[in-house]
Amino acid sequence: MSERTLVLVKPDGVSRGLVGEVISRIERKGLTLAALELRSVERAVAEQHYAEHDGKPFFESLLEFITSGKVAAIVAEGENAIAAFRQLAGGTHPVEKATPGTIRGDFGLEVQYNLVHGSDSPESAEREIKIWFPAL
Ligand code: IDP
Repeated sequence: MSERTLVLVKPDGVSRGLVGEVISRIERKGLTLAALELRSVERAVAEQHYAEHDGKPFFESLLEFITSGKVAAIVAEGENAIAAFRQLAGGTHPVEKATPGTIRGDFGLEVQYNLVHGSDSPESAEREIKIWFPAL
């Protein structure tokens, strides 16, 4: 079933010049781009996006990080897009969980600076796409 997922290249990925790499992997997988924008992140948007983590010990640090520079916000579309991008991204911790060959496994070292975000369910994807691309 064709679906949409919200992908973010986080500020570490943007500052390291990995936007093209991430887009290339999305396209090579067979997903298509439905929306793409390089933008600064207001705190309110970051709080909404990461609302499920409110109260966790890393919440404040995560908000500071995600608002520290530009992000590339992307909507990728295709068969099983949500699971497909999670597979491309790899596990949350770039060393302990992500395997080589994935974006996090190939380029990351630390759990906070794990380069990309991808929606984890159809409900999250719908909620997140509304936050980042209200007009879609
Ligand atoms: P996900 O991005 O793989 O779905 P989540 O558990 O939803 O992982 O966590 C959201 C983001 O919060 C992670 O991508 C990572 O940047 C950050 N994060 C998760 N766990 C930790 C932690 O223990 N310390 C610092 N940052 C964390």
